[in-house]
Amino acid sequence: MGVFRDDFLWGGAVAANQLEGAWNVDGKGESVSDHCTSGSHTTPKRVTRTIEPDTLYPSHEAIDFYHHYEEDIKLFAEMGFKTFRTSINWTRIYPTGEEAEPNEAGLAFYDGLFDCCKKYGIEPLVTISHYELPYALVEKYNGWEGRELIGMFEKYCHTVFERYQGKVKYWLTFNEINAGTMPFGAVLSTGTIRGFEGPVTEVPDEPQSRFQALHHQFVASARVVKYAHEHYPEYQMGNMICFVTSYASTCNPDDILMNQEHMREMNWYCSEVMVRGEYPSYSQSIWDKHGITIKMEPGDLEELKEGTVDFYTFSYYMSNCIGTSGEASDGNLIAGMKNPYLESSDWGWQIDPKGLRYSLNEIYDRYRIPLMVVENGLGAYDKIEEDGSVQDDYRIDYLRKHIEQMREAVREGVDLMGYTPWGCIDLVSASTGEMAKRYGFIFVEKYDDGTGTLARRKKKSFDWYKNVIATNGEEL
Ligand code: BGP
Repeated sequence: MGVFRDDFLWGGAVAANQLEGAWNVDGKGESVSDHCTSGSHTTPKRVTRTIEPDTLYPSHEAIDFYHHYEEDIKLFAEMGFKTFRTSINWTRIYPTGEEAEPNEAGLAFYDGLFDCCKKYGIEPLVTISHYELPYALVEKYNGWEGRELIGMFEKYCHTVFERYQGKVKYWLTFNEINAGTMPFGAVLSTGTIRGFEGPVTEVPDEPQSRFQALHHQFVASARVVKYAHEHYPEYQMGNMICFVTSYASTCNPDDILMNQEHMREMNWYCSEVMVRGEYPSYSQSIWDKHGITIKMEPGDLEELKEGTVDFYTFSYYMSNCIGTSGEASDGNLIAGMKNPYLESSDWGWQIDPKGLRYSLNEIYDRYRIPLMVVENGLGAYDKIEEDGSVQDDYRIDYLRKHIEQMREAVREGVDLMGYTPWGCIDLVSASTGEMAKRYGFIFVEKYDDGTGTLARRKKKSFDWYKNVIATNGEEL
């Protein structure tokens, strides 16, 4: 008998705003990501309040999945995907978030997409909000700082829950909800950037807005989870955390405590609310540290209790070190310190397969609900060889080592439902807005200057992953 469950959900993950393109087609409204220009590892992308005529916005065309999804899903099916994690673009359904009626053309697009998945026996795993807040809500309410957004999100969820009944069973409310605990989350997740224009590295850091926004996201998530449980008992509702494990940079007790504080704020604060339905005991100390006060309405804390999730999902790319001294290092959403035992990707993310096993164990020890790794992968520069192939052995090596460690965690008793590596087809990077940071098993001919035929070609990792799935993770 193999280690992974027989019904293990092998697949891949993407997000609407990073691959669909068709940004203003069929009634779609503008989202925050549509207002983000392209950038790179060294030049930050910019947010613009209006769409500038001669500027490149990578989400506008992206890889045009909107018009290529049939061909792409067919390739996923060829790899043997059991599941496909994608998101619904809120602005396709409610272009400004405030319309009374949904946009039928947007709804119809996802009917087509989910039907296509079904045709190939692929179970969709749908993120309801993945870094694409309607931009109109930024300017009017300062994004999620406005409590009004809870009602708008509920309306949006009720619409998609009803429409896709029988097509979608697994739902995640907010992608990487803990982005709101970090400064960069203001752009990506909470949309608390009213009036801001400029490089994303210069967004003013306003913890009061971010943490207030997070509270509203918690209430919104709990409400729709409860609603789904009451109306659609077959639905499985999950959270989604950007899990960046950090280690103390030395065994100095000051570093240990500093890291514990960091882990609480970064990873556990949001997890506790969504899984246990309560703010953790140390919440007040986090708010005090930032000098902020969270406004809550009567009943909010009860609502959090009533809408806890059924399964826990997270992204995992890297680990960090935290301590009183050390050399700085880049990272996913947040920087940290260098770990002398690890190597880094070309973007400075420290590669740590054993950290995935450690994270799985830590999370499962706390919560004892099924887990799923819904993002993992290596962003790398790929090259098309003269014979047309892409020899991405570095990617295979990264994924192999992470799957090996997942397998160890399962052996140790973790209940792991599935694995969906990030960017199973090349797409736009969330942090930098570039195409050159590729994650896919499928190469897309689209480049940073906006050119490219959009043709798809299989990389070497395509056949490797196909065999991993066929052997249920036995042959790596
Ligand atoms: C996560 C996001 C994704 C994704 C991924 C890779 O934080 O949920 O949307 O893009 O990271 O990050 P990047 O695109 O910056 O390499």
